[in-house]
Amino acid sequence: MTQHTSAHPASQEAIELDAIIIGAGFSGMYQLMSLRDKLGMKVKVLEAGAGVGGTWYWNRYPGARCDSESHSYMFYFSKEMVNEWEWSERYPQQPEILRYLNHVADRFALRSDILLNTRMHAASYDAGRNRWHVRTEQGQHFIAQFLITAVGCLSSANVPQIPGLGDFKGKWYHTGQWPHEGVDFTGKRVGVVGTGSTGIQTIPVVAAQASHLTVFQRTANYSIPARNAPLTETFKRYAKEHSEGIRHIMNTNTNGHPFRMVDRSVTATHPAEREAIMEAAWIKGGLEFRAAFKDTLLDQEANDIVADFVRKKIRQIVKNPAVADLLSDIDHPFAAKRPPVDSNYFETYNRDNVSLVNLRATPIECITADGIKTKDAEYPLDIIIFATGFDAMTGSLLKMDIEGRDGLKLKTSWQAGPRNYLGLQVPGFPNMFTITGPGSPSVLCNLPPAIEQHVNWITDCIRTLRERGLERIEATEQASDEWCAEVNRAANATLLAKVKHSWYLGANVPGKPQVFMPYAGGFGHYTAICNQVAQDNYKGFSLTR
Ligand code: N01
Repeated sequence: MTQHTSAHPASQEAIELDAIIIGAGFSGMYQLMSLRDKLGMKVKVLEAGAGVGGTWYWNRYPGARCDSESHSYMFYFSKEMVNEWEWSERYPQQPEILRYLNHVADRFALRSDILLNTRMHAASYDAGRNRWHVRTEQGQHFIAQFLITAVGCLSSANVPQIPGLGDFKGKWYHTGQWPHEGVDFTGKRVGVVGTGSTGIQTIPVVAAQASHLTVFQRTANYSIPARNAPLTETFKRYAKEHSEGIRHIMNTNTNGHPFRMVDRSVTATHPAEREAIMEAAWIKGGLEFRAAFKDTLLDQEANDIVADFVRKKIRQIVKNPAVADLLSDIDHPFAAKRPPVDSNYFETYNRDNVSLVNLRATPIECITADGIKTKDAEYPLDIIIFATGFDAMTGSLLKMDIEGRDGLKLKTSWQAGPRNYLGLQVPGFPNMFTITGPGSPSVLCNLPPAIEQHVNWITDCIRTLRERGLERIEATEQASDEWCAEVNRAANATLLAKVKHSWYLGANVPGKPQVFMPYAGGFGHYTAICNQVAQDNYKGFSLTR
């Protein structure tokens, strides 16, 4: 994998550009290509990592794999690229996705405009010149009309503040900052803290290598079998021949996945029939399970039926009844937290070298030199893996010092939680766009289509400004207030907002304001709103010369 990039500019003199993009993952690379190649703009991407790939550059933990099906987890803006790229499995593993993103960088000659090992630490808006000043930790200074954040929704690692971590004699890792050289678990006693999507992916892989694995579970979780397998030649051909149809489904449905939610209700379906439907969906596997009925996330009674089906499956798989009880004692509605997809997760608890600790009954008290100490026991460990998630959606944005108009800091503007218009722009921050920002479908959606939609919208917006001789666009306060109310309304219309300990609400990070962050009104619906706003002369934005 080649990593040719332009060198850091030698001089510390400010470099003038049309746009600066922060982050070289899916979104940053497509945004670069769009502004540079479609609009002829002078653009640079600042990327903290030593390679492109964003989330997929950092998340190298064992078992890291995408829960979206491979033929949907790619760009569709280039039909040629859809035809030339070949995925090997139903769900791509991290190295394969990283290869794909490197292919994108090479295919569109993006590397020359991506500055690697370059972390932006501050950006401030100069109203007099209508320009953003962007400064990096490496001392560079860029000046650009547009600032576009492409920092990913799940990129700021959340390492819990457990007393004693510094005393631990073994090694510890967060899954989102995994060492590139890998970790050898052979003969090691390993502890995994966290049973979200990441923990559920990594636990079976680590268990197969470690001498003993102890899983520290705070909240039991549903999971649907992925049924991962190599893709057949027939399917590969089908996906290419039907790419336009697949793209249309992804862009017009609720979650950006390559299937539609079936228009039938759990409660209105005869019990025997719905059991057969759930069984078939379980056998098929994957996130499509939650699309078998339209009301699973809307109606508590419907959800209870689906949740009970999954609990029953857990109890069937896990042989030790006490462990099965702990794993199936789930305190939230099915899919109201992001439902994981697994390969042999529950089966792993049938191994002799795996044990489960219930942190609800016996919370972690501290980490000692030798391991993890809970309220009633100490677990000696050589390695601790924190699969404890992220300061999601706002974490990466707020780590940077972003100052908008009249000295307004983003941190101040978002003190009570993220507030913006369409998840795209924050009032007080002219010409700054946030790709898949809070307030957009983002994490409730298969991300590549959500990213394409945002990048296309931003690119069209900038093109329109230029065509009309306009220089500046800013979300209005009123439109932002109305949009925040719509984000809340959409969440409250589902069971998503009922879970109080979800990262969708920021509840996993101590002190973070608890506001439901993604837009739950559906991706197709959201896209239609964005298109209408553009058509109505960017209603809700103020456009000036
Ligand atoms: O993180 P999470 P994740 N002590 O926040 C526990 C995406 N993703 O990395 O639920 C003990 O979901 C926490 O417990 P609780 C996907 O969108 C995508 O797993 O807060 N435990 C929970 O069990 C996903 O939703 C793919 O009680 C602590 C776990 O750690 C998102 O990333 C693959 C703790 C964290 O779960 C995040 O998933 C993987 C503490 N102090 C992930 N703090 C794809 O397929 C936290 N926990 C693309």
